[in-house]
Amino acid sequence: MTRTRAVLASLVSIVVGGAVIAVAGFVLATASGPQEALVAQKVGTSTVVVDGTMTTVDHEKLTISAYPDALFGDVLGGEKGAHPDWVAYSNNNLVVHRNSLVTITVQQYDGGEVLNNSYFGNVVGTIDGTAKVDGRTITQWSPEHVGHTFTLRGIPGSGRDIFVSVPIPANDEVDLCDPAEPNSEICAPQGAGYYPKKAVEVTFSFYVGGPGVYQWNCEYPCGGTRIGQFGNAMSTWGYMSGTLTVK
Ligand SMILES: [Cu+2]
Repeated sequence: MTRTRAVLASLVSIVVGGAVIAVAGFVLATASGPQEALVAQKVGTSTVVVDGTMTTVDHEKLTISAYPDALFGDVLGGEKGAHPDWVAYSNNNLVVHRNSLVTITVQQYDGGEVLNNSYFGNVVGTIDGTAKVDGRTITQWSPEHVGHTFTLRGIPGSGRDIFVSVPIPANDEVDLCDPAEPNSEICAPQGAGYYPKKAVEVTFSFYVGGPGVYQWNCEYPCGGTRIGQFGNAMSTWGYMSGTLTVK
């Protein structure tokens, strides 16, 4: 190879390499757009106290799930595809309607252990300060046996504050769902994942006022490595966090 050809070959490989990296970067960036909105559905009306007055408002519901990995759904086409082994909530783009009573159900398929801050074992900011776990009313859950939390907060400057935090208990059956040793009595496939058939079901309600965008995340250290187990899924938007848009 002559010197000129060698230089030319180097240049070509640099340009082609750069182009490959640019295309890969573009694909990854566009793959992480917002998930399709999960919009709460009206189920009736309810009477709640708004600014000290009993008021009849619309009542609406939505259901999300929490999983031990991100294999449950359309992973490759979705924004959780980059890390299929990370814990994840099923949805990160929740939409509800203004001036409504909102009931959220979390189907919990993931295990858990000890909260690093027992405060998040408390139910805070819901109607009556309660939640239901498999039909049983609770005001708190053992900080030793939590899998995730659903913790919703206002964005400073958004004009309205909200704070709702609910512990999502650990589902111990997840330990029996090793795809290498299938256990069809307790576990079943969902998407490319393999999870307990029976979720721990957590239900709670809260009132939302005017329009705005709020953020929620998990406060159980489920992020695997680093930053006190608050790395990976806990520090990357969309796995253990999302928005709740009041429209
Ligand atoms: Cu979590």
